[in-house]
Amino acid sequence: MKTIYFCGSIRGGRENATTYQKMIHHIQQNHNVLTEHIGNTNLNTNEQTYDKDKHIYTTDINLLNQADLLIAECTIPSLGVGYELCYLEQKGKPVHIFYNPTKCNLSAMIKGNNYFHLYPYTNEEELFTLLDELLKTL
Ligand code: 6IA
Repeated sequence: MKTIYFCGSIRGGRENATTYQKMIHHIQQNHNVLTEHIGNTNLNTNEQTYDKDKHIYTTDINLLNQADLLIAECTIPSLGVGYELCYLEQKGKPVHIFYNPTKCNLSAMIKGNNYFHLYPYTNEEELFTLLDELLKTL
């Protein structure tokens, strides 16, 4: 059983929250997900006092340090997710990135980096087939 930090957009936009939730539940069948809240479809993304933001940052860095690996869904661009991908790269931990290329134009700073494992998918069936293939290797 691995400890996994799952990343998805919060202030970048919550349009794919249901996909995050399904991916998290799928991963949780066999692994520990540190960030179940990413799949919460009722998050209030407008709460943003300075103290709360400091608390979120400190908590998330602490969780990132505990993770064995990171899985991200990157179809919706998010500065926070980009930061987290880079943070785990710097720590030398595996980073797995899922995205739908028919719905986004993923940044060259992600696509052009050979360190990252990329999983382009075009529908939900393909997404979960790719996710299962990854989970089998853990
Ligand atoms: O720039 P973004 O907000 O889209 O960044 C999203 C990423 O940053 C996620 O992968 C999270 O790990 C992290 N993150 C950003 N905001 C929060 C947050 N907000 N809570 C936890 N992690 C966050 C508070 C939501 C609260 C109402 C439960």
